[in-house]
Amino acid sequence: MRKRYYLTTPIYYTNGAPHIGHAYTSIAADVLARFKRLDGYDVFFLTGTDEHGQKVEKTASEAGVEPQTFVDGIAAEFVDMTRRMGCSNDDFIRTTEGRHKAACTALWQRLEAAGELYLGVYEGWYAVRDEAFYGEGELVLGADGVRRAPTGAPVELVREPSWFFRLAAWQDRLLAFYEANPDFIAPAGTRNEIVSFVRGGLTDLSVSRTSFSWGIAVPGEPGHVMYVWLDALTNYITAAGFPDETAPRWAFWPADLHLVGKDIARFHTVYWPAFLMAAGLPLPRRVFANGWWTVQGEKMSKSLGNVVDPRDLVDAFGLDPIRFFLLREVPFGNDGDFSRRALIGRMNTELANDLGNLAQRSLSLIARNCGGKLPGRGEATDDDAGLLAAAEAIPGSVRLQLDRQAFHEALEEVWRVVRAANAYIDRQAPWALRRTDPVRMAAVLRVLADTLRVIATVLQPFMAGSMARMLDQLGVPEEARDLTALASPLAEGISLPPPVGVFPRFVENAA
Ligand code: ME8
Repeated sequence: MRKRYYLTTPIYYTNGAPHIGHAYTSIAADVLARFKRLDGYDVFFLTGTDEHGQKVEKTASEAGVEPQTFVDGIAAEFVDMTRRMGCSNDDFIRTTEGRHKAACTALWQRLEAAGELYLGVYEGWYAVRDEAFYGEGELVLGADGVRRAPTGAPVELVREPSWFFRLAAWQDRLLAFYEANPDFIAPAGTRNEIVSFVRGGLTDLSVSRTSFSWGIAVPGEPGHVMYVWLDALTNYITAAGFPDETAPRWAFWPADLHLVGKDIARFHTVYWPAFLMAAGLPLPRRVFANGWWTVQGEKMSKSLGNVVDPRDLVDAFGLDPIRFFLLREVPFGNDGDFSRRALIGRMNTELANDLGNLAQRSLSLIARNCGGKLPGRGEATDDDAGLLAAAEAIPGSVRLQLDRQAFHEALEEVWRVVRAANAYIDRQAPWALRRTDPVRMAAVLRVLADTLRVIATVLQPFMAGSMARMLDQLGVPEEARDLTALASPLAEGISLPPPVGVFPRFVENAA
């Protein structure tokens, strides 16, 4: 049976258009999904939209539109963003769908039957922007003398009837779970924060609201809608078929990986496992919290007018350079800063100069000097063997790095070999061998073609379109582009199509 892998992005709030932060988490997840498929896994990759709650209701009402109409419009934008970022998601869940309401209702009933819920009154602080409850002690005093959430979000005092989830009772079992599963929360900084938050003590969590109605109705409790985070987190099991545990997709649960932004780590590593344990369901294997992007040093905000729409970037620079840049520029888990300059820098050095030139030089020498046919392997010199061994090690080291979501390290493993191959071609100077030793020239070009084949195969998850073109030019058949296919050498003498540059230099238009 094939190994299974289930991974998710957060589901994005439908209160505004997608921006580069959303694209970032989605692209990261897509790279992992594609790599796992290449590595022989049966993958289920889920993304979607989080459409209920006070924030969305408020935004819709400010726009003077019915919430459902409003979210239909924004969800369509997220579907479009997902497609244009090249995501290969297997499903796109919307929390306003019937299947999701059914799953939330079933989960609620399980929690209630287990005695995990009780009716009370919530009195305390709520930040609509974060859709989060805050304790008095968590609030911070702004320079303006106004109390805010630790995230800077405005808070309001709420008093309303509410159902509660017995979160406090799960504190020790959560701590024991973290202890027994040291890889559950990553990176380490987030793990430490969460562990100390839980050690600090948990209070029962309000899981229904009565002051607005845009949510999933609490079964048997008119006037209550489910707290948007209980609703939202449930999406991960809805899409796996819950509550039908005989659904084929249920075999994917528990998820192998939830990718989330660092802002929402707490919901995924405290509330979510507690809900699941309380409902008697298996827990996800890992939650990785990625960092935040700023734009030229500033937080993205509508009021600053610096929100970067990833679709505009793709139109201007192409999809693959954007995907590459976002994952190459910043260690996953750290915050990053987006600037056109940094993007163009990476495009021109690492893509155009390092990889693009390597491919173009090697392939055009084959086209010119080997009649456009792939040369056979010669007797390997130490230099040849060294480069080939480095290339053959790439899939294993990339697998290792991607299993810890270290995208930039995975790319560095590849670029180490790209640079080694450039040094090799300069040392071997196949252009000079043409006259002196054509047999050796052919052997050198074959070493380069084999090295490029590994590089292009492994980079497919990052840059599918460009790497497909590179593999076409290397004569790699479409059915021989996964990791296992690398074990079978390409046949000598196959005709290669004329080489065309894959990564042109980007020249900023002066006009
Ligand atoms: O929190 N930099 O949705 P959301 C990097 N609906 N990543 C960013 C980012 C930035 N500047 N801004 C957003 C929610 N993100 C909930 C999630 S999940 C059950 C419910 C990414 O629309 C990051 O992954 O506010 C963040 O966690 C995600 O978008 C959530 O966006």
